[in-house]
Amino acid sequence: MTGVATGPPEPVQIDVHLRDGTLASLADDVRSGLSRNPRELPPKYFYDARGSELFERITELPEYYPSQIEQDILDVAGQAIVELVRPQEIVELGPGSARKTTALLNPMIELGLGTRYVPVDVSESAVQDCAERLVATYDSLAVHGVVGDFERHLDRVPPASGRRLIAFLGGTIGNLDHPRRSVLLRALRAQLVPGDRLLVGTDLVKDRERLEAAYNDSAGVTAEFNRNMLRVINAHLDGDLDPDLFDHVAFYNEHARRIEMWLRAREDMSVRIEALEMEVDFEAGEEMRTEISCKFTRESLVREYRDAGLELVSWYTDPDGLFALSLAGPAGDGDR
Ligand code: SAH
Ligand code: AVI
Repeated sequence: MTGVATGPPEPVQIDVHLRDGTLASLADDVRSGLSRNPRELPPKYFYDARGSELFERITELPEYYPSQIEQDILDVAGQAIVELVRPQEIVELGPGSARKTTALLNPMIELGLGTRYVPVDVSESAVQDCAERLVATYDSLAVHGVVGDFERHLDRVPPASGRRLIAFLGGTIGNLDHPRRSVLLRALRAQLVPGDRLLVGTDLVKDRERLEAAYNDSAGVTAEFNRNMLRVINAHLDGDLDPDLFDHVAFYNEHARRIEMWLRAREDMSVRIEALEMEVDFEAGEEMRTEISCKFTRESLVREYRDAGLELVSWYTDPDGLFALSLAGPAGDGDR
């Protein structure tokens, strides 16, 4: 006998594709983002361990309705979605804590359809924590986590073990602008085989007051989340940006149908980002954009799906039409 290990497969496997690449892409993105006018930084850099934790706190704020409403929709429709798709595995893009995903995992496992879950997130702590929690919750679940960027590492998602439901919850797709959404939706379409489905959570167009309140909470958690981008730059690129010298700004751009988050310099300052050998001057009042959060209608999504070779299969929303989950599949694969 050779010493070949036998027995059941490990319940958790995590592939890390970012540690090496992160610094390079953060450096490139910060260098080019700070050289632009207006300055702009990609929102994926909010999410180190602290940023992921701050986002979790955002989901509990009374003003931040998307998380609770999406949870309510999933509580009502999760079982029906799983019965319709009959997935053998769930891949999730940007799961964060994956709390809402149990509304899909429960029926998949209880109906005996499948036992594999593949979370794909830039936050290593998010992937680790959700994997540990989920295997402790479900005896039969195998988690194959991918610490990676869903815009760069979709090819690292392990091959499908059967019919796949790709979940992209929370409205995170809205943090990409239209051209990037289009690239991502096409890449996702290319991964789907007949029978596979994509389940996307999107925040819907609504009155300005409600939208702006969700991004300007009275406890100031969103402001801290916004400033966390500066801490991430300081930590990874040896910068000396002072988060206390930037104000959080968030407003609804009605024309573009999106919330925009900015950081506004409180005073004239000069900052140094050592790893980039870069000196950056800010004038008092100067702003840099840290996030867009696009809002959708059913029509706008149907159009984007169609342009990516996808077709809307079902639409789930709350009674007030605040948030929606849409199930899409390859065009022409509607009545499997
Ligand atoms: N889906 C969860 C979390 C949303 S927060 C919910 O609905 O509550 C957004 C999540 O997406 C974070 O966990 C963040 O780390 C992850 N994320 C953001 N940009 C990403 C990217 N480009 N690639 C992979 N994950 C990303
Ligand atoms: C993750 N994403 C969908 C959130 C949003 O609403 O755009 C991130 C967020 N930014 C501020 N609050 C929450």
